[in-house]
Amino acid sequence: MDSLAASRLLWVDPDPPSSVTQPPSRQPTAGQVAAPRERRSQAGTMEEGSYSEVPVEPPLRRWRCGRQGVKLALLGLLTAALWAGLLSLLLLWHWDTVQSLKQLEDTAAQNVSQVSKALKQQDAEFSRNLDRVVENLSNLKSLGLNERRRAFESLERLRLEVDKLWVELREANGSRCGSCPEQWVNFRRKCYYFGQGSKKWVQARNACRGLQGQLVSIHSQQEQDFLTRHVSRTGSWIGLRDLDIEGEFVWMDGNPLDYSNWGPGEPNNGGQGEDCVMMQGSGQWNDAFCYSPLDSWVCDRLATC
Ligand code: MMA
Ligand code: CA
Repeated sequence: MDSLAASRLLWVDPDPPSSVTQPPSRQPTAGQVAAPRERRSQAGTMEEGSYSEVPVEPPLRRWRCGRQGVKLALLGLLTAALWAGLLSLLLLWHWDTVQSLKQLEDTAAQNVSQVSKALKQQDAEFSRNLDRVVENLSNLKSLGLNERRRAFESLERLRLEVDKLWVELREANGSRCGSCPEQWVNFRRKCYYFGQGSKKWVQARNACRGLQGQLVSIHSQQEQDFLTRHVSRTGSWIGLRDLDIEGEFVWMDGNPLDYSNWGPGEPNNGGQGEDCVMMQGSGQWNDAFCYSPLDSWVCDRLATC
């Protein structure tokens, strides 16, 4: 390959500067006469054969190549530095964001714990208040129920009193007041029903009420003797109990305990507590457990005129 061709192959620029197309001045070798510059310029283009001995890397070209390399290296370095800076900035920004997020997280956790603490306290207080309200409500309810029961009992007593007065008035006017419904037995101004069938005290009371009567109240030896003659030998519930205050017995007709016929050692409030009174086969009384079922019960009501 000739030198021009070689130099063209080495030159990478597709559009080399015009000076490059010019063949560099040739150093005349020994025995050769340097051609005058004018002649070469007159010649216009060089003949191929005249460049066969031109050097492969002319110094100017080498220098330019070197400069390009340095430029490229500098550019690379600059780019690398820019990238490094950018990366550093990004890392810095990332670190900053992570720190901020961590702070936010800590603050949120603190807030959540404070709120949950406050909520727990409020919850406990609310529970206590609720308990108090429920207790008050239940007290009020039981107070109301007791009041209602007392009022009902007073009303019953009043009704009985009116009936008794009515009978006395009729008798004073000469009427004979000893009429009783069927299956009821008359004694003086009252009628008695001797109920049969297993019942607890409260069930016996309800049975008497269902018959427009009440569990029997006893106020004299004569009345007791009459009952002793008629009662079941297995024992019967009668209308006496000490439910509200232990030892303070109350008759169903509301009258005081003006007569009694307790058995020996009674009332003894034995076992798990005995607040209801039954008449034994002998006619003697015994306080007994209200939930014990007895086979008999005795009701009374006023006789009519
Ligand atoms: C005994 C006596 C009574 C009591 C009953 C309960 C049988 O009589 O202690 O006072 O009421 O037992 O069953
Ligand atoms: Ca007893």
